[in-house]
Amino acid sequence: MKKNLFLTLFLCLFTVTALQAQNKRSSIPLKHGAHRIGKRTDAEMQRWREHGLGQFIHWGVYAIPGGTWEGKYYPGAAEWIRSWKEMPKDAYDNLYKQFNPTAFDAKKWAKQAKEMGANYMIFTTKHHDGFCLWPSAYTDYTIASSPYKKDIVKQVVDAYTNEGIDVHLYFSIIDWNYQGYRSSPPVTRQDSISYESFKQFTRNQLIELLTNYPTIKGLWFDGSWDKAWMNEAAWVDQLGNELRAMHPGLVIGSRFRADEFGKRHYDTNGDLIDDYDQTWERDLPNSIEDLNGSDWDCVMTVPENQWGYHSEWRGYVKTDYDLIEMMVKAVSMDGNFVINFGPDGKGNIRPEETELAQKIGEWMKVNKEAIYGTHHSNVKKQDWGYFTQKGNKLYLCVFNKPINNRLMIEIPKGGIDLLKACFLENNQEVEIKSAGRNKRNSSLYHVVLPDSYQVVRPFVIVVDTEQKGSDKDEYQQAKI
Ligand code: JFZ
Repeated sequence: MKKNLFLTLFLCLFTVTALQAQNKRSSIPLKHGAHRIGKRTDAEMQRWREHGLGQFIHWGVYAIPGGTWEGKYYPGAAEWIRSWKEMPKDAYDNLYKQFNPTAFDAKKWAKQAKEMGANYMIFTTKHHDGFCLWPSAYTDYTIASSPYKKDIVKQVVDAYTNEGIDVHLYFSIIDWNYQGYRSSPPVTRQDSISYESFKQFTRNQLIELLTNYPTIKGLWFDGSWDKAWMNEAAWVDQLGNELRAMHPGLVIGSRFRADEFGKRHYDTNGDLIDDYDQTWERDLPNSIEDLNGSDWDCVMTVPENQWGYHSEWRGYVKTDYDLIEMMVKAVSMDGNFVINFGPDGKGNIRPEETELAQKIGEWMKVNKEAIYGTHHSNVKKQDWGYFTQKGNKLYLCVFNKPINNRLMIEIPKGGIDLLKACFLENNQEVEIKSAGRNKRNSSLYHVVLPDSYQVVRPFVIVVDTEQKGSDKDEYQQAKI
């Protein structure tokens, strides 16, 4: 009897402890929080995950003033110039009458992006100013009212899709042009009526975009930090479901909706809302632990914080190798890296960006194998750079060549065998030498670079590996 009681007590305690171990997060029942725990497993999301490199394009009527008004320099982000006290709202709202980008050639943009190595692109259909680059049926403030007239979104979607580049559409929830738009929750009855009309307008436009451009792969939302929008958790959630039902496989990031407690990106229970984490904007995590096991993207500007065209970039401008390193760092932690371009008011991509695209493209031609479809490696990071991995291939992406010419690799006991190492750039083999063991009993190896090797750019060494035969099971268990 006593024995049974002990057994029951033990079992109870064991169950509670096991449950606690599983549920580290709180579990408040949420109607509009995450609808899935963990990553999506379908083919569309897998395709997105393997992109590695993307291109962002911010384009709109803000490209006409290009960050200046009547000779004055706007120090903010060029696409925000309408909010500047020096810029009369009326002047901004009439810019579309001059929008006639005669140099715009979507095929040229798409070709350049392809050569850079981008696998997907994100295009601003409508930024905060509300100007639509497609002929929306729900407002007159569109490209159709400009002298240019033609549908720009369609040209971009078709040209990039033809190059084999997946298109995602950027859409701003903030709309400074629509008269019913509010950033704060409605207070008066009139406010409520206005905001209802804005919600319907937003829904109509999103349905319109998915209807007009059925080949797109995702929607990239922005401006959803408005309190009015966050207050509509149920309605926005329903809209998301509707969009997903219309367009199976649609990829939507965490910047679309808040849960019913106003939590964005990660819900009240700490679970990611929608398909990937969009908080890494102009910022990179330092380690995989910062990422909560989520898919994620990092969108990055070339100068400090300019998305739309600014005629005069001031301050530090990132170089090709800066951007390549950020991309590799992102990919080494299972993220996608997206480089922003801001074409000018005529539709030209500025020379600085063209040059960057070419240089990044040259690097990608040689090293893309280390980027596309690769993922985080469990092999411990070293100071010389980043590991990426695909199947049995381990990629050593080197940004800081050690003075001793030896690239350290640490393999835990019973891990993998390193078979052969070669430069990706010319297949030249490099020696792998044992460097003993450390106190954790991990095997240390050096990939020994030839003394004559002159570093002129970041380089990649691919190492063929093999799971250790007899230790395989032990290692698999150790990973759990
Ligand atoms: C937004 C826009 O306001 C901006 O113009 C640009 O389109 C960019 C891609 O998105 O800006 C943000 C949004 C979120 C953060 C910072 C700037 N954030 O979360 O840190």
